[in-house]
This record gives sequence, C-alpha cells and structure tokens, in this order.
Amino acid sequence: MGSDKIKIVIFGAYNAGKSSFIRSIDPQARSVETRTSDDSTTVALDFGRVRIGEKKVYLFGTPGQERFEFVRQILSRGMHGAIVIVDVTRELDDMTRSLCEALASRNLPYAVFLNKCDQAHASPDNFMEISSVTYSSRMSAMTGENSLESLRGFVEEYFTTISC
Ligand SMILES: Nc1nc2c(ncn2[C@@H]2O[C@H](COP(=O)(O)OP(=O)(O)OP(=O)(O)O)[C@@H](O)[C@H]2O)c(=O)[nH]1
Ligand SMILES: [Mg+2]
Repeated sequence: MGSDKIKIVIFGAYNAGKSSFIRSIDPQARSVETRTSDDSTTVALDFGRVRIGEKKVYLFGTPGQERFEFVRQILSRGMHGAIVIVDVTRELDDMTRSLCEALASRNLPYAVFLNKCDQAHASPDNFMEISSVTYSSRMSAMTGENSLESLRGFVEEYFTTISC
C-alpha cells in the first residue's frame, strides 16, 4: 500500500460493536456474518472504507469469538494501525485486556474506542487501565455519535504528516 492508503484492523471481544462501528463509518460496508438466536456474529470479516484528508482508510473488522484467532492473524497482516472496540456496559474482560497488551508490545499505533456510551449504565471511567496508555475516545457505534470523529482523531494523530 502506498503512503496515502492506511490499513486499520478493528479488534475487540465478542459483541463489542466492531461491525456496527465500521457500518457507522461507511454505510456501504460489507460483513460476512452468521445469524445467532437473536443477533448476528462476524465469522470472517467486515470491510469498510473512508477518506480522511488525503488518506484512504481501509477498515478490516475481525470476528470477536475466541475460536477465530486464526482469522484475526490473517487480517492483521500488513496493518498500519489497530483499534480495540470496548463495550463499556460490561466489565473489562480478559480478551480485551490481552488484545491491548499484545498491541502495546508492537511498534504500531493503536487506539481504544470506548463503545456503547449511549447506554445509561455505560461506565467508560472503569477502563482507564487500557484507555489511559494510548489514544482513546468515547463513542456510540449504534447512534454514530463521535464515531467518525474518533477515527479522524486517531488517523490525524498518527498518520498525518505535517509539512513545515
Ligand atoms: N446500545 C448500543 N448497542 C450497540 C452499540 N454498538 C453495537 N451495539 C449492539 O451490540 C451488538 C453487537 O454489535 P456488533 O457490531 O455485531 O458487534 P461485534 O463486535 O461485531 O460482534 P462479533 O462480530 O460477534 O464479535 C448488536 O446488537 C449491536 O446493535 C452501541 O454503541 N450502543
Ligand atoms: Mg462483528
């Protein structure tokens, strides 16, 4: 990919809102999902794209279920940055914590997006352990509130070169 193209991979635990986030950014996004009893879950990937300034940003959403680790590894190849989507209506879970630890140990820009902030019982303050150490933002993938702004902030902070 040339320097005007950025591959960002979206990680997060099962049901965190990864597919919803990509759809909130790109209404034409495509997902490979399967039906569950009351919802749907990603089994392969989500794909969406958006232009931010001069950058073409390609978003690859991963499946959240543990058993799809091999898919996450395939989608991670060649990524320039990563975003971890976190459901802040729940407790911090082991998968989210280990995803953040793995990304922090790589020399790669990554962000933590605190999702489902539209919910009355959302507790984004409980996630300081993972959100205070890197770029983070609060949003709602469902309403779309602050979703594009969060992505724009991340891209502008890490991928935009300011020429003097
Ligand atoms: N209230 C609220 N619900 C949300 C939000 N984002 C996602 N959801 C809901 O959470 C559920 C899971 O959303 P998905 O986008 O499918 O989550 P995912 O992380 O892609 O899930 P997997 O692919 O199965 O890991 C759906 O019922 C969404 O409608 C949000 O910001 N607020
Ligand atoms: Mg999904």
